[in-house]
Amino acid sequence: MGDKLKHALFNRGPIRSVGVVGMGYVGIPSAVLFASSPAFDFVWGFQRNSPTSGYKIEMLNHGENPLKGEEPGLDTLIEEAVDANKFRCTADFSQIASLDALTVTIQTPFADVERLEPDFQPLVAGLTEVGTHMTAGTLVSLESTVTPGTTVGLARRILEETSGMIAGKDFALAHAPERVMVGRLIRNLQEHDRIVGGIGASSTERAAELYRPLLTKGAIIQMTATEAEVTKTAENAFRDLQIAAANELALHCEAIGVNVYAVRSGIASLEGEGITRAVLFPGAGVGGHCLTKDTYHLVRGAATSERSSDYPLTKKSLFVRAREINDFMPTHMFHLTVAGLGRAGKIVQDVKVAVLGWAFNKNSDDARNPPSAPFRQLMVQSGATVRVHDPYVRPDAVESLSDDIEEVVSDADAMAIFTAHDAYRSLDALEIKKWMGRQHPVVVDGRNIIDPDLFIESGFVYKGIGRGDKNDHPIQD
Ligand code: SAJ
Repeated sequence: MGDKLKHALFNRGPIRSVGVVGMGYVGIPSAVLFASSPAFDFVWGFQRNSPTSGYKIEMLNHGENPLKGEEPGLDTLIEEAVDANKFRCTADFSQIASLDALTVTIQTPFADVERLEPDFQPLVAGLTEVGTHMTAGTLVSLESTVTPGTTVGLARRILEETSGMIAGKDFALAHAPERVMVGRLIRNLQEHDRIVGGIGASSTERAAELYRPLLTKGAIIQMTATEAEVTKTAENAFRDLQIAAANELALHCEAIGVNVYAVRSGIASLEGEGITRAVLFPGAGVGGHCLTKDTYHLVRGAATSERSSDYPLTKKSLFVRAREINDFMPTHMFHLTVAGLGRAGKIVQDVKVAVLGWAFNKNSDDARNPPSAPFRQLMVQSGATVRVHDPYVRPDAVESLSDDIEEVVSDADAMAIFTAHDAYRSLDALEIKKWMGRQHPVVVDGRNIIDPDLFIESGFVYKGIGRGDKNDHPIQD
């Protein structure tokens, strides 16, 4: 297999032209990084002219950045790539025929988590376009986070059926998962080690040739395509698991009546090789588009493999249990808020609740799968009126969202902090109480970012994740 491919790649020569399929938060920075490298002559960015994303084509071709939020270096890279005529965006996928390498950066959300059903339709459409137009000796590198087994299975099958060629013989195929974080896209692409896994040695080496010029600090780590898929999904499943362990510890500390953050510091004092514990931070829940889905890709990979796993999977998976604990935290925030309202003599049907933080991460406008959403739903279903504050998220992200905190907390019975935005670290207890206009307003801290004593001394009923030492404090008048 390798010889025929080696011959096809030798005939094509070094990779000089690249195509990136999917102009999203991964595709755009990687496309302009390829374009900024002297190793490559030209980069096409492929974007379907869909109602929701087609606008990006014209913006990018005018050197404008369609992504929101602060992305250091990206605006300049886009302008320079377009000005140097090294990058253009198009919906004309036939341009693929002229390219030496294609990367596919199309998101793979889960359509149904219960049945472990991912929504691969957008990815299938992208791969079909690639297979239809690509030529012999091309490298296809799948960057999307996928269920382990997808590259050598679904992706290979679609590319072979639509191209009439054989993967590993006529074209190279690899998985090179993205490891970027919003807010640090360029830096992550240049500095993180790059996992590169081909369906065979020649594919792996060809993919290494593609990504090596992008790296300033990171190294290329070579493995098989399926090992690369497991690495990516597992690195996020482990992070989710670590967060869930911290969340479960917080729930125990509340029940026992101690401060989980004191316990966390105590554990962290055990340092040194091999004995350090990685206790992450408990909180109001886990949001975003990585940790909320990658666990299910990993578990599905084992569940759909032809080999059965010795330990029973899905519901009994430790990783799935971790997902359930993390997804319980917004419900726990609801319980803490209802308990706090009870201490203030209120019932949830009649109250106004202010949610502070709609973005899933601090100081970000990224509002994908925010933990505050299930909390808001529970409150609305219970008859409460909910208003939301966030200084970064677009106003149309959810109804009753405002960036004016006085407007949001005014005349509210309770205030629940969901995101650790810096703005919330300096909340003035007396000023907030004046705005809320209650003798004993309720504050529920989901990110441990306010000082409980300042609010308790001001007459608040305080509840906090993991704050078993404070959650039953005497109410002060
Ligand atoms: N969270 C906690 N406790 C923690 C850390 C995070 O509750 O100790 C919550 C956050 O509030 C957020 C969610 O988890 O709601 C996810 O936070 P995150 O920091 O993991 O941010 P993500 O979802 O953007 O994760 C990405 C992942 N990167 C990639 O997929 C390439 C993840 O692997 C990175 O570790 C993470 O960024 C990072 O370190 O920033």
